[in-house]
Amino acid sequence: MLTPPGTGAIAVIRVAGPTAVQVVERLWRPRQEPGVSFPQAGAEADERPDDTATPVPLCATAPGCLRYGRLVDDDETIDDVIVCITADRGVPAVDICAHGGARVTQRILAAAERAGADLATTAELAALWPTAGIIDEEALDCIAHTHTERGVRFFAWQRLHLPDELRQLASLCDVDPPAVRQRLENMLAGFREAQVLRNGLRVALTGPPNSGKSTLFNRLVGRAAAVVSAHPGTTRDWVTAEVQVLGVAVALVDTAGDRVSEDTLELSAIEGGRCAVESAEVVVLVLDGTEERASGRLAGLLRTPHRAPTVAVLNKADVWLRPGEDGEVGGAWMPVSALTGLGVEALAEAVLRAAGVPAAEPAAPVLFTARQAAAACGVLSDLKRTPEAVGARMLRALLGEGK
Ligand SMILES: Nc1nc2c(ncn2[C@@H]2O[C@H](COP(=O)(O)OP(=O)(O)OP(=O)(O)O)[C@@H](O)[C@H]2O)c(=O)[nH]1
Ligand SMILES: [Mg+2]
Repeated sequence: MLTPPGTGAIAVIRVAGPTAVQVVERLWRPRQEPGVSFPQAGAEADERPDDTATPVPLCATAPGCLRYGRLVDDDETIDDVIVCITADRGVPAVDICAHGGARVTQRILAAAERAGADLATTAELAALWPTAGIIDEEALDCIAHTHTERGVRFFAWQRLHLPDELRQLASLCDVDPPAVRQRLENMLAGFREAQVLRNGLRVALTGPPNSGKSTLFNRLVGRAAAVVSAHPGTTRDWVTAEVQVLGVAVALVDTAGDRVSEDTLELSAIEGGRCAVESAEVVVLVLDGTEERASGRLAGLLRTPHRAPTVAVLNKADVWLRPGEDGEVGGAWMPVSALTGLGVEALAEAVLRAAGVPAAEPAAPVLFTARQAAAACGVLSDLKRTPEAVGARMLRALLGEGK
């Protein structure tokens, strides 16, 4: 199996080895709809397909061409599948793309065994197709987990370039240790960005009732996901939605307005909101600028400690910000109008900055897993204490090479 077990859109089963095509040929029947035919592999573009021709057998199919058909076991159809003859690193193989259900794949595996295939263990697969190294594996894992296109591009770039960058650095260890140290530190500086691109970011909106948290939440989410009203205390629960903020997947939480209350229902909503704020990685504190701008409370409010870095927002700037004013209030408060979208782009950038993620940066090598970061820290301390032959140790620790 090339895909994980379980339910999915497709499952890919690879039959590999010198007799792979013959084994699959025993199970696969080409499917042709009556009256519909297509040019066969190798046919010239202007050759008219022959409706009456017998379908090309699998063994006569050119490698790389996809064939649609049915997989059968004792003439009973198991599934409609697409098959493709490939040769992965010199090993002939046929990939069967079936529907991704646990029972379907079990039946295909059992039928393949009866047709002459042996089920390979993970170790046998690893021996046939060794991975391109530990960093390659780690990058593929991150590509599978990231939720955004920015993440895919980031990890694909690391997959392609980081191993060579590290090999080059290892060759410099004995020649120019300070340069190696500097470049490793630069690579470590991107670790936080990598973690956020892989795992996403938890951001909570907090603030007093009626300050516009839910309106801001809806603007960032792009739909009316939370109820908004002029009635203070509208939000009675914490509402979460996943949004993309400048290419980063953010789990955004709208919370009940923070206030003193005797009502037990309100109290549990407020408490739930506080927990969401406690577990957030960035907190957005939303105040109503029409009320608070001149209240003299702003500096004090910023001193209220949150566990996570806080971005402070003075909302409803469409009301209080006069045209031509930049809205600077003591430097730390961002003028925003959740209603019109004013300042929301700058807020998005500020949230990422607070999380230690650049808004966007040219591609550069980054140590993107905890294993890589720990190994790099080891190399950095080796460079200080025992600089002899650090290059070889670096290859071992970071790339698993030269064991
Ligand atoms: N003019 C203006 N009004 C806003 C803005 N943002 C929110 N409002 C209004 O302020 C009121 C309260 O908005 P909500 O988003 O419900 O406020 P909240 O902070 O979620 O309130 P609670 O859930 O009660 O804590 C509503 O009448 C909104 O239309 C804004 O940027 N400009
Ligand atoms: Mg609300």
